[in-house]
Amino acid sequence: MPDWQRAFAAAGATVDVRWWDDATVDPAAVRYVLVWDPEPGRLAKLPKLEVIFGSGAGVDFITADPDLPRHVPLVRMATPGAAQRMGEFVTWAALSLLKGARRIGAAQAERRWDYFEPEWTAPETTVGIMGLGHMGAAAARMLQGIGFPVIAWSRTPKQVPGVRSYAGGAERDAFLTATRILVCLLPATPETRHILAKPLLDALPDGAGLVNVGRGSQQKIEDILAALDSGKLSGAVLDVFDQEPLPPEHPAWTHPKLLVTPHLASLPPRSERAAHVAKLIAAHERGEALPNTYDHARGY
Ligand code: NDP
Ligand code: OXD
Repeated sequence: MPDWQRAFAAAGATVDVRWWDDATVDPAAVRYVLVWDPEPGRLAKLPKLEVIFGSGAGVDFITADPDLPRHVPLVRMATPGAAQRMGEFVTWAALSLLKGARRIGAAQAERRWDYFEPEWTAPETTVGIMGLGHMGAAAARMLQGIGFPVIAWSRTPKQVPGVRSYAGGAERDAFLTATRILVCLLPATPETRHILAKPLLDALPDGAGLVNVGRGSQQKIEDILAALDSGKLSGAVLDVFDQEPLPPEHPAWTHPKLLVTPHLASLPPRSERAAHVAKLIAAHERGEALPNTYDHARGY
């Protein structure tokens, strides 16, 4: 809490910042909340709530609350720094797959001189991004910067310089066939649940790579492990899991073709998130519209 309070004060916010569980706070005095996964039912008990700020870009842990006050705007954390961090992570993941980082790390841990020649270069490796939103567009730019051809698949067609856009179910398989490294940057919705499963993986070229930085609910981990075993996938980087933290006994930890990262692809510091929220509160109080609000009908 002191970190958050300092960060809001440094951002010039005039709000009184209190901890979620502070028993001295009158629920009727709370106008704004900044939350990641609030206990179901708690938000509904704040009668004067004006805005819910999600502390992440994905707000699925907030919308999972059956009592979520749907009339209160819910704002996603779409800061430029978050997109920058995500772009860096996705570019690192794509390069890690290209250069065999998992294999190199395993050999080093055993002091083993495992000489091999990575086969592909970036210009020969098309990266296909599923979800060309705030995060996906930043990742596309950075990947292009080091020579990866980039294509993308989204719900509606997009115009991003140099990125071939595929949209909707009808164009999904054409997108997958043209993809050598698949990056999932979709929001968690009923439509995207278990999208990263055998039927989709089968549509990729043999030996494709996979990066999931969306949500664990989007992957069927047993299908991904089977595809890595069969060689359908040559490697994967998974940052998100159904159960987080990933339990120590989970087979994903030790798979030789899988890099596991602990849901850290894009984690803007508290100072950046507080400054962003402070700016939006000031805008809201001037009567301006809030950006990046969650659309209940669309589900993201
Ligand atoms: P946006 O809402 O800006 O973009 C979402 C994109 O997904 C849009 O292009 C949208 O298409 C597309 N999309 C949504 N549903 C479908 C569908 N059914 N079929 C095809 N495309 C679809 O989100 P962000 O880029 O800000 O974030 C994306 C997700 O990344 C978050 O929801 C979160 O789950 C994850 N994330 C993970 C982080 C991590 O650390 N691992 C950090 C930050 C985010 P259209 O534009 O046509 O509507
Ligand atoms: C996010 C995340 O959604 O960190 O921002 O997963």
